[in-house]
Amino acid sequence: MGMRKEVILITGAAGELGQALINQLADEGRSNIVALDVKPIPIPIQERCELAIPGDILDERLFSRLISEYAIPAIYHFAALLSTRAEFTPEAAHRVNVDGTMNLLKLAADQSGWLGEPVKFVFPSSVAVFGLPDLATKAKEGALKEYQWLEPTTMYGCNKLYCEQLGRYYAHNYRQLAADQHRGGVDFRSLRFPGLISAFTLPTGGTSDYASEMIHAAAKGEPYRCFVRPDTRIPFMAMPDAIKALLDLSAAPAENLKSYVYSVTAFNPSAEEIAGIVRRHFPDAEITFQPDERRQAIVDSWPEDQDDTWARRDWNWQPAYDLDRAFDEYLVPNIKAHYHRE
Ligand code: AKB
Repeated sequence: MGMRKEVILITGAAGELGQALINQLADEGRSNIVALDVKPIPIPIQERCELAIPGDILDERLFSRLISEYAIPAIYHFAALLSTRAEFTPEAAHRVNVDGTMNLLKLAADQSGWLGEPVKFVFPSSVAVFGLPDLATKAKEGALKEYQWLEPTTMYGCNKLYCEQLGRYYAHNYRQLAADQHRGGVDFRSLRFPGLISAFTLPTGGTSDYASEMIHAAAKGEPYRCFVRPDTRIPFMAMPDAIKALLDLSAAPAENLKSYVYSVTAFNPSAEEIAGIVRRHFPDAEITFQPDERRQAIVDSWPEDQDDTWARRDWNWQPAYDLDRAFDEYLVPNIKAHYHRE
């Protein structure tokens, strides 16, 4: 469609993943980005995009406007209400996380009809899709494979798990009885991320947020009361690896991908181990533990680790940052510079 400019659509552009991906793409000279978020998108991020739109993924009129101007061969759909926030308004979370995702999958299917080629749809799923019944089972099971213990306890986890299935449906079975047989138009690829830790942004409304909050509080010289027990253990990853995983999966040849969903992970320290490393880098850090029983129950239902063998096998996934390197070379220097500047 020569008349419309080709762009990459990124939803949730004001969030952690959105900002980091936009920066990475723009650094690579790919600024043909349309960024969308209901929250204000920071000006420096807007400046790196072709267009930044304040808007709701539930507003279908917004998409009509968008497609009249742009051709969209790729969508990174990050907009979501995270696991803690979603528990306060589960029905609203379902609307954003599921109906919103379906609107975007429909947009991708329509776009592929116009473009005559599959539209890439990259979707961040989460460790929250897993649900273990108790701590003994969590300890016994260790690193979970993609198909194990898919019994999430949170609305967010249920939404992510279902959206993985919706993506698979749009990729392989969408309108399977229609006479025009326009199928296979959505090239759906999904990553099950662990907790993500960024040096530049703080997550909002997640339950894995304690790791990021602990580090950022120490860098700001603020005391931090951790809402989980010291022995709590779930997988994590530094933000540059999350962006690398998104771009590597997106670039992988379709014929290599044997699954529509891949777990990726990097390290899995306990909350106490994270506090220890933070204290090593910020000797004045004041970290105490005051578990919130209900948020604790959510992280207790998540696995100690994820098995990312499929990602390693199919598209050579390998994190660049182990725990020490993440702190020494990414988190600490960048966080110090970030707060020093403010
Ligand atoms: C959350 O805590 O909700 C997210 C996640 C693990 O997907 N960070």
